[in-house]
Amino acid sequence: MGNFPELKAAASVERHKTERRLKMAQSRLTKEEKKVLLDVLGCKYLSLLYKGSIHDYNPLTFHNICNNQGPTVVVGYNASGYIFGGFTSQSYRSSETLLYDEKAFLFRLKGKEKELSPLKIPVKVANEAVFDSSEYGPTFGNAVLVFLAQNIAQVATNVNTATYTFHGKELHGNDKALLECEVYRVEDVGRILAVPWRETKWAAADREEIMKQIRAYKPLLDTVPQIRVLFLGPVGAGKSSFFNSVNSTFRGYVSSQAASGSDSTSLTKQYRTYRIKNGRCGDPLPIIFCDTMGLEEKQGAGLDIDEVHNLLQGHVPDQYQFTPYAAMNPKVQGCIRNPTLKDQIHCVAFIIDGSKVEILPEKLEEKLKEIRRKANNLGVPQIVILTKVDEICPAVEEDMSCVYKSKAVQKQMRLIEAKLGIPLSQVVPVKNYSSELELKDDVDILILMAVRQMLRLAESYFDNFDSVPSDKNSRKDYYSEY
Ligand SMILES: Nc1nc2c(ncn2[C@@H]2O[C@H](COP(=O)(O)OP(=O)(O)OP(=O)(O)O)[C@@H](O)[C@H]2O)c(=O)[nH]1
Ligand SMILES: [Mg+2]
Repeated sequence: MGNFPELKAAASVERHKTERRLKMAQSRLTKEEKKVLLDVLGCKYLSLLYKGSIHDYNPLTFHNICNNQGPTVVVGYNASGYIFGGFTSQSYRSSETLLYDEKAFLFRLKGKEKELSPLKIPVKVANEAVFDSSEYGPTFGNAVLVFLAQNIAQVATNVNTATYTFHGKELHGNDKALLECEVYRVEDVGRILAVPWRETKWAAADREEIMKQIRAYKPLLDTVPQIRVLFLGPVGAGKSSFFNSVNSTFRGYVSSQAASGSDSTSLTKQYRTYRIKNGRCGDPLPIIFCDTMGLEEKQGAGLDIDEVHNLLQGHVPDQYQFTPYAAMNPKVQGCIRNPTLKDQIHCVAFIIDGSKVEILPEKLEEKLKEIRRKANNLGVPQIVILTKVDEICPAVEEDMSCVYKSKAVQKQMRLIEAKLGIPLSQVVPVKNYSSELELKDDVDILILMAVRQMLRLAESYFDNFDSVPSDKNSRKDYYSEY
């Protein structure tokens, strides 16, 4: 790229965009502040739509992003330590009118002094609750509280009205300049269904039973002693953490063999094929996990889509150093030129961050679909492991056994089903071990159910090979030419 400044500039713009998107996904609210806000709102689920520091403090941009989103909450942060804002149950539509909303309210989450408790200021004149105009940012009352006033990071307040009764000092300490302004969609999906939509047993004995089933599993073909599952998914989705979690569950304590963490590009740079032992010194389990570099939205970054073919066919050796945007050269040392069925991939696991399904970039979605087409052509079954379910729903974060009662989790599972065209029966939610020091039965059970589902899918794949087990059982492949 050295001699092509235009390419360099384009790459830098793309990098900048990705960084912006990554930043976009991060709320400025701390976990505790979010909990308080959820309480003030009546325990709803929040989905970040707009962030002034990323999208610019511009009313038009705000309306482009936030119109027709249903109930929203705007949150402003100032240098005096105040976090404050307003909620409306109405959709913004740039209708240039005052909106009726008896549920609207202003609030202060936090003030300068730590002891300042949350404050809720309900609307008093419901037919003047919100002014919905393309020329203004989020505006409560007839300009009672205006965000993005004069197209900059500030609010304007007019306290001399009956619509909302408050003093500027108590709401924002009379500090009108904003450090940040965020708008969240408020979803009524934080609630929990009375009956789970997928039957699951959560007792320690059930955990033991699934572990027993996995240990006892024997692939149908003698030539294939272990099922190979390939992990593919966006950067930071939890691919390496999923391996660590399964490994931990079988070891009996939380371990982290595969490096995991957060960065703007993939932390995993090497292809790793991990075997799992039953206990610290036990026999290997009948499954091998193949961990890859993360996929990135832009062309020419992250795992190359052509590399997927090499991976599926079993050409890529363990510890192969991935080159972003380039597939393995068949002449590379260690390349497995004539892989047999045991070397090939028997199941693809798409590892997807459950808390980011809604903001999955279109180009990344396209890449995932292309990989699905490649896997389908080879008849390789696929599963979606939806990670970070603890970040989707506060109720699930507290109690993992609520996962199939959580409407928020169900919604994200349906969304990924629709986006990737994978049947819901092949979408399983998990929470990886990320901050815990000790194992938990309910976390283990979800992880084990995901592994068992992979084995079942791979089994269905072997049904295609109805001939006598033989080393000739391998897929047609262009590499054998080499
Ligand atoms: N809360 C929560 N955090 C998770 C979960 N899974 C992974 N993480 C965190 O997400 C971050 C990324 O996880 P990794 O396992 O490194 O993700 P990866 O897909 O291997 O990422 P790359 O190798 O960089 O492509 C880490 O900080 C993990 O601790 C989960 O289920 N819940
Ligand atoms: Mg990784």
